[in-house]
Amino acid sequence: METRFTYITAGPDKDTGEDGGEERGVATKIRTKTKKPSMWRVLLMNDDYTPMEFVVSILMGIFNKTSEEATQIMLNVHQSGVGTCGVYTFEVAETKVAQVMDSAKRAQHPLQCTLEKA
Ligand code: TYC
Repeated sequence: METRFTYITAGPDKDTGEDGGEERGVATKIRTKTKKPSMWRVLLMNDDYTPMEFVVSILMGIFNKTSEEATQIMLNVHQSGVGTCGVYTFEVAETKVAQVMDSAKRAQHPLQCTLEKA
């Protein structure tokens, strides 16, 4: 089901000259169509140094995975080189990538995380 929002935008009033030429808004137009936000895939890259437990803790703490899901994703990345942590709107995806990169940097692990359009 697609959610639609209604925007009411301000249109100009007739300029009577009484307010010194300032345009004042009157709600006149109603727009019903909005575009669905594009979705972004957050990817985790494999490397030879980041401990498996650290990757699992990232997947649980940042991507809200269960211990079983996190282990499965981590092993998939470990074996195939790259894997999906989740698909989100741009701002959420961007925030999660930044959180992963920050945690990895603080722990001095070379773990890499990126996003791509889904
Ligand atoms: N390959 C790492 C190791 O053997 C584990 C690992 C898994 C690292 C997933 C990064 O995204 C990653 N310790």
